[in-house]
Amino acid sequence: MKMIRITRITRITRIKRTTGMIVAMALSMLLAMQAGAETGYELWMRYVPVQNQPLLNSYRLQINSIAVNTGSPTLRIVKNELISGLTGLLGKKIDTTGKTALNGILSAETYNPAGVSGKAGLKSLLEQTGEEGFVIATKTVNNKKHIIITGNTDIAVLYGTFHFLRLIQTQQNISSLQIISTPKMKLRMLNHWDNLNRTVERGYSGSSIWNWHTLPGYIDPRYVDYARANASIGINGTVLTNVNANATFLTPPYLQKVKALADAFRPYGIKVYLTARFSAPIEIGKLKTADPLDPQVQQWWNDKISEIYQVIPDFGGFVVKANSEGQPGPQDYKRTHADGANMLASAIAPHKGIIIWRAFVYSNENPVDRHKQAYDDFVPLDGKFNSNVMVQVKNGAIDFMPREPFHPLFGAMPKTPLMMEFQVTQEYLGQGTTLAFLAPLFKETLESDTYSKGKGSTVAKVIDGSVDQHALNGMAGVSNIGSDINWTGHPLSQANWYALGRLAWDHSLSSEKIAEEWLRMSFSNNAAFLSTMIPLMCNSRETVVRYMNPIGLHHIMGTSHHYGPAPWVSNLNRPEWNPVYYHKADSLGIGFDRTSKGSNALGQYAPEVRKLWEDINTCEEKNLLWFHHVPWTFKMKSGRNVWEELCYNYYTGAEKVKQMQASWKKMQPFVDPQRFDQITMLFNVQYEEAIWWRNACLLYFQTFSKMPIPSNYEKPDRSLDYYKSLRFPFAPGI
Ligand code: BDP
Repeated sequence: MKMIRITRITRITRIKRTTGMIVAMALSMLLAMQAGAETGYELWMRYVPVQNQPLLNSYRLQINSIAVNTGSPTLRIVKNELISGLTGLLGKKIDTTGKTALNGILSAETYNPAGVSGKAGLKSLLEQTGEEGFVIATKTVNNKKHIIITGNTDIAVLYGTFHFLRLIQTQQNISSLQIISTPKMKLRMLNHWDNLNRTVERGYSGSSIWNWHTLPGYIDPRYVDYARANASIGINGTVLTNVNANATFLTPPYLQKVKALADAFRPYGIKVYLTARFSAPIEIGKLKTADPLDPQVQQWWNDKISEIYQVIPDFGGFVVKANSEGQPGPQDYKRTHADGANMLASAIAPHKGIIIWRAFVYSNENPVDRHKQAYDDFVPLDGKFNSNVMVQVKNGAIDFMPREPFHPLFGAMPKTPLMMEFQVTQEYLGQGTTLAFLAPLFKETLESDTYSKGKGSTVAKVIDGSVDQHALNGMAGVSNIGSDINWTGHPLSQANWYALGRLAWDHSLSSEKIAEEWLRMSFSNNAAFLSTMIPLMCNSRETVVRYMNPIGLHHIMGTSHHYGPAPWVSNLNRPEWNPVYYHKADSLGIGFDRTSKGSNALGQYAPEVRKLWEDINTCEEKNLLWFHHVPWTFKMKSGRNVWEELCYNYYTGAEKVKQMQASWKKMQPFVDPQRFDQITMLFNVQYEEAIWWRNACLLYFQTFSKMPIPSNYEKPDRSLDYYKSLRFPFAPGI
C-alpha cells in the first residue's frame, strides 16, 4: 500500500515537475528569442543589420546588385556568401543579376581580361597578389560604378569576399576602395590534436568535431561551416589528427573518411594533412622495423603515400612528432631527424606534398636543460633536410607557457624553412574557463628580434621566409575547436582562432586591431562597448601571466591535466616534468639560471640577445626568473624585492580579474543575454581560479622566502596543505 502511494505521489510530482520544466523551458526559450539570444555558433559571421542608419543608407546606395560568375564550387560559395551577408547586413533583397542597376554593382570575379576586372585595368595590381591575394577596388566601367573583388584564383576571390563583408560588418567606409592584400605566409594552418575516439588532447570545448564513426557517409553540416569560418580568416590547411599519432588513420577505411572531409573543405581552399606515426610500417604494414634507411620501409611509405594521393589528390602532407614524449622516431634506429624526415619527404615529393617535422623534442636520458635540447638536436641538421621539409617549432623552448622568450631555433637554422607552432587551445592559460586573448602573446614572439641577420631579423620575418629567402613558409596553431555549440567553449576564445588566422595572413596587424575587428563582428560596433572591450581583451593575457607565472616563472601547473597550480610537485619520473625543476626555489632565491654560469641556454641565442638577457640588470623583468636564479632580496625596478614583487603580481593579477568582471557587467546592454550570462559565469570561475593560483603559489614559495605577505594584502584563507590536497581526476583534455 505504502509503496504504491509513494510511487503515485512521486509520479504526480514528476508529472508536475516535468510540466513545470517544459513551461519554464518554453518561456525561457521565448524570452531568449525575444531578446535575441545567441549561441555563438555564427562566430564572427553573424551578418546582423548595420545599426548606424546613415551608414546603412550609404551602403544600400552603393550596393544595388551583385554580379558573380558561378562557374566553380568556390565561386558559388562567393555568391551565396555575398547574398546572405549583404541581405543580413543591409536588410534588403540584393539583385543578383548584376544587370538591373545603373550604379552600385558589386562584381566578384577571378581576373578576366574580358570581364569587369580586365576592363577596370586591374591586371597590374594582380601581378603583386600571387595565388591567394586579392584586390578590392572601386572603378567605373562602362559608365557604371563597380566595386570589384578580384584575384588570380577563385580562392583569392573568396578571401576578398570575406574581407569585403568584414568592411561592412566593422562599419568601414567603402566609397572609394583600393585594397591589395596578399598573405604574408604560404601555409596558414590549424593543428587538431583530435583522436579516433573523439577525445581531444588539450581540448576544452567538448569532443572532436570529426565524427569518424559516421564518416564518410554522413557529412555533418558543421564540417562545411568549419571550412567557411577558416576561409573567412585565410586559413588554408588543417591537420586533422593528434600529433601523438595513431596509425589507424592511414588504413583504407580511414582514408575514405579523410577524403570525405577533404572534399568538403576543398572549395574553401583548405587542404587536409595527417599526422604520421613513425612506426606505422610495423603497426599496420606488418614490417619488422620502421628504420628510415631500410628499403622495405621506404617502399612501404612510397606505396602508402601513393595510395593516399589516389584517394585525395591534393593531400597536403604529414606532420610528424618523432622521438618526443615516447613517440617512435628515427632515433630508435640510431638515425637522425633528417633521415626520418627525408625518407618521408622523398616519398611524398612526386605528389607535391610536404613534411612538417616537429622540433618539440626532449629526452629524459639527457641531463641537459630541456630548454637546450631541441636546438642541440636540430641545429647540426640545418641544410640536411630535403627541400619539401619544414621544421615546426613551438614559439618557446619549453612548452606554450603563458609567457616564453622566443625559441632559440628561430634564426639558428637559416637553411631550413621553420614553421611557427602556436597553441590556440589554452592548455597552460586557464583552459576553458579563462579569458586570455592570445594575439598579444603571438605578437610578442613574432616581434622578437633574433638578430640572426642583423637587427630587425624578427621571428615573424624568419618564419615568413623573408630573412633567409624560403619559398615554403607558414604558421600553425593548435586548435581550440570542439563540438560545443559555440565551437571554442569560452565564447571569448573564438577570438584566438580568429587572431591566429589573421596574423598568419598578416603578422603586422596589431592585437588591438584584431580585437576590434573581432569584437565588432562578434558582438557590437557600439563605441562604448569597444572602448571597454578592446583593452580588456588585450590586457587579459598579461593578467593571466601575473596570477599564474609572473616575472618569468614557468611550468608550475598541475600534473598531467595541467589544470591549476602545483609548484610543489617533485616526484614525477622524468626530472623535467616536475615544476621544481623549473622554478628552483630555495632558501637563497628563485629562478632557473640559464646564463653562462648556469645551464647556458642563453649561449644558443645571437650575441645581442644573449647579452641583453645574460645581465640580470638588463634582462627584462618579465623574463627574469626564466633566465636567472635571483636572491629573494634582489631589488626590482619598482623598489620591491623579488618576494614582494611576486606578491604584488599575484595579488594585482587576481584583482585585475575582478576588474574585468566589473567591466563586463557594464556590457550587458550591448550583448545578448545568453552570451552575456555565460561570460559572466566564466569570469566568476576565473576569479576563483586566480585566487587559487595566487594563494597556492605564494604559500608555497613563502616556505623558501620565509618572508611575510605584505600586510596590505588579505591573507590566504586556506592552508598550503589544502591546496596540495586538491585532485582533478576528470579534468578535461588529457
Ligand atoms: C604538450 C602537451 C602534450 C602534447 C605536447 C606536444 O601537454 O599533450 O602532446 O605538448 O606538443 O604541451 O607534442
